[in-house]
Amino acid sequence: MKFNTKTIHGGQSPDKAYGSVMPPIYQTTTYAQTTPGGHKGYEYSRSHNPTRQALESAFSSLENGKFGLAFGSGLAAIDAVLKLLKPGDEVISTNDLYGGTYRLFTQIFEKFQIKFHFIGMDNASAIESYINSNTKLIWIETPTNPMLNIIDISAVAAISKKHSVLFAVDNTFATPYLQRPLDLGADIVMHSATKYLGGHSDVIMGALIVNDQTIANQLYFVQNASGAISGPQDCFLLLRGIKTLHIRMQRHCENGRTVATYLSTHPKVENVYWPGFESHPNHEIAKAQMDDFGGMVSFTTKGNSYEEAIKMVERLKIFTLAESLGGVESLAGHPASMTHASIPKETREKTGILDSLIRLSVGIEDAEDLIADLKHALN
Ligand code: P1T
Repeated sequence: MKFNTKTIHGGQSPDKAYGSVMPPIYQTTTYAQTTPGGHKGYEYSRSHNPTRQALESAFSSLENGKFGLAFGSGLAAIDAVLKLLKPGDEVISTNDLYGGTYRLFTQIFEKFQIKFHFIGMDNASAIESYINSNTKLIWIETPTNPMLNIIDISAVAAISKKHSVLFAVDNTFATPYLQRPLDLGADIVMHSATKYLGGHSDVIMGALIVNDQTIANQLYFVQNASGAISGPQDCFLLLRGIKTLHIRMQRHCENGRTVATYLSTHPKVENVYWPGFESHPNHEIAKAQMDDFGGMVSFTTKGNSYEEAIKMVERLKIFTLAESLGGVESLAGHPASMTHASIPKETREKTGILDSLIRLSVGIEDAEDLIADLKHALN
């Protein structure tokens, strides 16, 4: 089955009871048993729920994986992966990643004696010098949030295999429409399904997808034992959102290109970060591992003024000033004071998150309106 067909039919079949085309919302906590253990495969909805299972098979189908798991948020999904580790273990991660992920790693898991190395991975070989016998996980985002750096998934996968280290890719920015990390050798794919997979800014959800039965069993154990599951109503909304992922992403990519190109010619703009530019340091890798370049664009304004950047985002009318990304509507954010405020300023600035950095989640409106909005706010 090809990708566009999978968004609509992947892992889905009409409901067995009445043939309903959309999976019913099984809004129940528990299931009747005829005798202890005598049930139809469902005992308690933290462990299994038919609506959640329908979504979990849609997740695995989109990412070419065998097993999918749905969590109450993207961070809950990351939390579940980190719970595979034990005190003394080490993690190598990118130095540019979502501020909430950084906060989870440094303020929750460091307390449990897990050590993190945050490093630049423009060149994947940089990873090897941080690997030792305690290294258990390599965690990356690509494209990264918010600098849109690109990391070579196949190259990192080769290193992780050589050293028998688990390799996880946060695929939130690319989505499986553009990039399928399991096919490139990753062990775990993670999503903030809150973003493009849901697509309508109305559900918080996380996803993990894997191929290996043992890893799947370990993650399922954490999902059930820690209990950060997603509810059936939210799973239904996600299933509905996924059905248009391919057409939404096509337009996000077109509009992303138009906006990035416009910004790159504006006299008040200093730098534009978008992997589709030939001048992007890892454009060739992006071209090889992605099918297009997505709808996320970051830029800085000349003079690097905090006040100017704030004024600019406040003047926008069609772009809404808000956290999050990946919905049909365009959003603008100021990472230094919003999504990445939990990263210390000095650490943040080393990776390029300057006071003047603005991040755009380019939606699927008419591109002319988006350009007019940016033009007005910048001028
Ligand atoms: O918000 P939640 O569903 O828990 O997902 C966390 C998360 C994980 N990974 C990436 C790459 C993310 O972008 C996020 C959430 N990001 C935002 C809310 C944001 O505005 O960047």
